Amino acid sequence: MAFHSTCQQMLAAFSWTLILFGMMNMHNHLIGQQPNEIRPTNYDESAVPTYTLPDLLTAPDGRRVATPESWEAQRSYWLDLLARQEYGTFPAATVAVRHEEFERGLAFDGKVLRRQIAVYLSRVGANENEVRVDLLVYSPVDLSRKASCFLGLNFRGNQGTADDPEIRLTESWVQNDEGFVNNRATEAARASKKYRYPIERIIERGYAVATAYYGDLDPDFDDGFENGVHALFPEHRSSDDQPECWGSIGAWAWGLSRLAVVLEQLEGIDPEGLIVVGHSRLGKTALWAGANDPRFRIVLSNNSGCGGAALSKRAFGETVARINSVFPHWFCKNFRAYNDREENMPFDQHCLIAAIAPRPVYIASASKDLWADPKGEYLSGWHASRVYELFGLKGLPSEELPKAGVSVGDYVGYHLKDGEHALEPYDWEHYMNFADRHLR
Ligand code: GTR
Repeated sequence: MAFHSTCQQMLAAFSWTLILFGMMNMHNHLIGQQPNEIRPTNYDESAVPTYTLPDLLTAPDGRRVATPESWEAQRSYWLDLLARQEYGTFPAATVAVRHEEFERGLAFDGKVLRRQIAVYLSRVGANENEVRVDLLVYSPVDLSRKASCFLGLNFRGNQGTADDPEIRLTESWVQNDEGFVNNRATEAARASKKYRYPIERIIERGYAVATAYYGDLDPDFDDGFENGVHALFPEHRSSDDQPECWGSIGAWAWGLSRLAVVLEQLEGIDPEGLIVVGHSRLGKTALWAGANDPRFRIVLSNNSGCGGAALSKRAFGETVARINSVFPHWFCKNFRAYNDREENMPFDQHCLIAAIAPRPVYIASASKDLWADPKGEYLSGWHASRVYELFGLKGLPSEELPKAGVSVGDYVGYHLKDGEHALEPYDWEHYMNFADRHLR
């Protein structure tokens, strides 16, 4: 009997250990960490290593970039370096983009026009596969006046972005969560993220807003790049032999540019007023899309963190090693060379911000989002401000991180929200003020 109960106790203790271990793993996964031998996360400002950032205005041959005319070549240099060493290069082959509006109607008590457009991407001449991306566009009802338009990818399918029963449920793979069964959206997945998109307010302020599910372009898991738009370009697949080819962030960013092509053709949308926006991994994506594609007149990144606006060399919060181990499919394979070796990087994220110059860019952080390193996000904007000055434009005002709750800067804008890692109406108000200032 005693032996039996000891066995039971041991079994119970063992199960608890397994459960605890499982919970730790789950927790690590949720906060983006993995229990391996990577350096522990640093949240202590005094432990940030001393680092030197590459000078944005020194050309590869050592010459000084001193005029706006010479910036374009320097910008290409940074873009090329970021592509080959971090996000991966885009495929060279031409893609065909066709679109069909499949639904139109009034939403939000008739105050907003909804259009749903199927965008089909295929390889010109090479194969017949088409990737379908659903673009949801909300705009002012009167299409005779062209509205500037925010474009951003979403995490859970278009049906999650608004309380609007007419939105087509995504049929793409979605990570399981409330409202999703076997990685597919159900009716219960509607409006789950509507707090992220204050649609009525955006329209009230005279803008349009367009969104698509990022998983329509490339499902967010490590599949060896066999699905999504990667499948259209098998010759450009990321591998150890092609360590400079695009990862998922590259695919999402490339997709944003294809969607911009569609938006440019829509009635009631101002092709000169496209604004790219994104939160978190999609904030990284918005920056990469905006840096590459001048069709985006304004670039907005919300809590983009590591691989977004945050300087990697600070190694504060999420690091290159952690992001590459938890999300091995986001970047190109060359980026792994900098795992715990940030000092060897011949670039940093200020190069990404600068590659948007002289177009306006806005960086938003959140005070409780230390994982994304608000100070590092701010500093990349501050350093990139040197490039805006070359054009006689003002960027951020000082090297000091501003206090929470104020928006600072001119062509480089910044705010630190007092709050959590999230895209919220508060952030949108600043984004719209910034867009009012630069587009109107
Ligand atoms: C985290 C990741 C961050 C950020 C975030 C998100 O797990 O570590 O870099 O991208 O995911 O996109 O929600």
